[in-house]
Amino acid sequence: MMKTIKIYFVLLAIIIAAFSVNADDGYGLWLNYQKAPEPVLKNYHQQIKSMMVLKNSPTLKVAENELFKGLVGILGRQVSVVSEIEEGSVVAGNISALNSLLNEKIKSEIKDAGEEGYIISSVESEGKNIILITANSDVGVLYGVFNFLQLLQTGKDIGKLDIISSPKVKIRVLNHWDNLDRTVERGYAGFSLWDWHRLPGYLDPRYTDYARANASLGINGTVLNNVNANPAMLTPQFLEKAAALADIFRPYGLKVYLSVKFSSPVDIGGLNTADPLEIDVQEWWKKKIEEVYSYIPDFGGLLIKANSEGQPGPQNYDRTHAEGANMLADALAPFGGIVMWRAFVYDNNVPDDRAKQAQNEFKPLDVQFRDNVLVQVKNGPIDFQPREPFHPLFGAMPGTPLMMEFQITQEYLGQATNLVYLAPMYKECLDSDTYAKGEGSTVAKVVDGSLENHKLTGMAGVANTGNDRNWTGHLFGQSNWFTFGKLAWNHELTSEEIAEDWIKMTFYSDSEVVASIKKIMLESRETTVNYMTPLGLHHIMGRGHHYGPGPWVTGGRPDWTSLYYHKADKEGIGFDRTPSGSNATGQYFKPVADMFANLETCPEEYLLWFHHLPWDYKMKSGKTLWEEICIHYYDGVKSVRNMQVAWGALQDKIDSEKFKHVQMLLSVQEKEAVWWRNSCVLYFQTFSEMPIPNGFEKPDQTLEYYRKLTFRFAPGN
Ligand code: BDP
Repeated sequence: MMKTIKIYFVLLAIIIAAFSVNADDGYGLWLNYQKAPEPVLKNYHQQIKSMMVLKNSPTLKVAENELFKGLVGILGRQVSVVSEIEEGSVVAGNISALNSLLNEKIKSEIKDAGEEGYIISSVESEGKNIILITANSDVGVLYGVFNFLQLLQTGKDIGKLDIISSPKVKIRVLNHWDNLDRTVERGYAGFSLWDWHRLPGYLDPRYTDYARANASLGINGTVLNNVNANPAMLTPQFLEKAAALADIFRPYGLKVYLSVKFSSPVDIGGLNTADPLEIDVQEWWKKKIEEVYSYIPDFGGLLIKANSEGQPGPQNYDRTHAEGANMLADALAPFGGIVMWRAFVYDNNVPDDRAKQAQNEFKPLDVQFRDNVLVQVKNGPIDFQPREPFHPLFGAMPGTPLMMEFQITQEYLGQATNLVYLAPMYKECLDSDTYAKGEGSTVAKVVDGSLENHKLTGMAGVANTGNDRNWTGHLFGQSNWFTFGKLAWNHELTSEEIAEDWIKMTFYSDSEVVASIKKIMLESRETTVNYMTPLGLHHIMGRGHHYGPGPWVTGGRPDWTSLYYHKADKEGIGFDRTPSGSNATGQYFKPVADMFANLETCPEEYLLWFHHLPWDYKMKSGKTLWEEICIHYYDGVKSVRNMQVAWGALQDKIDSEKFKHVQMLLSVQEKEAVWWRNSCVLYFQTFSEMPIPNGFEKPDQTLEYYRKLTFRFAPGN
């Protein structure tokens, strides 16, 4: 049999060079493809002899390069690229290209893989054992290739592969809160990745690396600009720049979306109104969208923040959110575009309880939205706090597809100095039972459409990327980008599984190291809740920049103060959201509403979210509420110190650059945890008038000292 064997010596040399320079500054993310350790390496050498990608598209070309790069790195040797299968070939291609190699089982199973899913299967063909990676679409093949490489990176047995995987939600997007001047709202990893000034002429190679990283996770869309949108985004000058990015992202299956300002027809269109029921306004949007598609033929659609935090919206014209969204949806529909309309609303009139506002405004609009509209809902009803109960809108709008909005950037979770692995937080929300249709109506089922049979589904993550060399500021921020992508594809994965894969792909270490890092990660979120906002406390951070504690923040708009949320006074602490208070509990379905409203059944982690209680209230532990608050704050600090010790023990076991980076940040985190603890305990003590329990170290600074700290140039503000 004739074989054409091309060995890519040049490429190999480049890859080897790339690995030896800056290998571990974090730039390579989870995609460095280091050589597999023994004994798996030996097996892989036996099982993988060559590769073949049937390519006739830019996407498959990307898949081929990736597979080659991955195999060379992981196997630590040259890899033959063949044009006919041989024993030990890894063969990738879409189903039409590979038709002759597919057995009946694959032919029937592939139907279930959908547009973007894939199959990875060990098969025998023409008497040869090969590994097939196939999909209905080219991007499915690319996802399959990345997944196959992940199996190798994480040391999995590839002897008898029989994998079929498809995404549980359709729109899996990052939301960049990036401004056109390159600052990033709530961004802590440097400036925006998008160098707007030099686009479209200069195409930073990093754009390709960004697309590749997202494709490796199955993320299929990116909203380039801030939800607090600058109308200039829709001018030809910026559309041309966005189009240049879209061209780079396209082979990776990554669609471009844009955030728009509702008043754009006035701001850049010269109209004197943005009223969605005005014909001129509708026409303006139709033309504008047509223009957008002339730049970006596969444009994904629009993300809108309207009538929230001062942003304009349909309510400025006495129209509803649905009327606003539908106008845009009508303009996008002919091109297959969608609208992601945010439910994060609170207007200039301070409501009785901000936690209730989204449901009050949106629930009555159920079934009024066009088919190509998703309502995008934050995981909790306030605002990305370290812990919130799930948003009561989930399950409450059965006629409307609701999209999840998670925050990956750690606005309220220590920004880029704290190690906080967010999977447990995302999972806590996704696994919550709304009881919308009885037991088992989880938030995940609302979001993936299975509860109400919605086909248009989505999950958005507010990105934590910037132009820092390691992309996310804190190396462990990468794990949260990774987690978001993995959960958007499959929300059934556990926090533990995701952590384990990420660690193996990032640190290439033995099982002891993996176990130790995993423990740090899995405990980190609860640790952070403890030293920031235990027992249901929320929104007590510094004003404006949100950096550090600010339980004393008062003055100005009430629902921008901390006092509004903790309501501490001599009598007690907490926000009464039961029927005797704001009755936010009444927005949940029956058993959940009662569970939260009833002190006996309300989980203690949400206690002060839903209840105002006296300082000497008896907790389940038998201790008073005051004592428990102190215990949680002190536990939080203790756990950070434990993390430091656990990390310190890894010194000789992981790359020194990564080790030092994290070690320094952990010491910053320890100081910040102490700062949070002392500030909150001293502040709340002025009301409780009770002592810090015996045996706890006394704060080494006064409350006055903490109150006076100012941070003029905190990032992300
Ligand atoms: C809050 C942020 C603010 C955002 C807003 C939003 O502090 O910067 O603009 O959310 O989601 O968390 O629109």
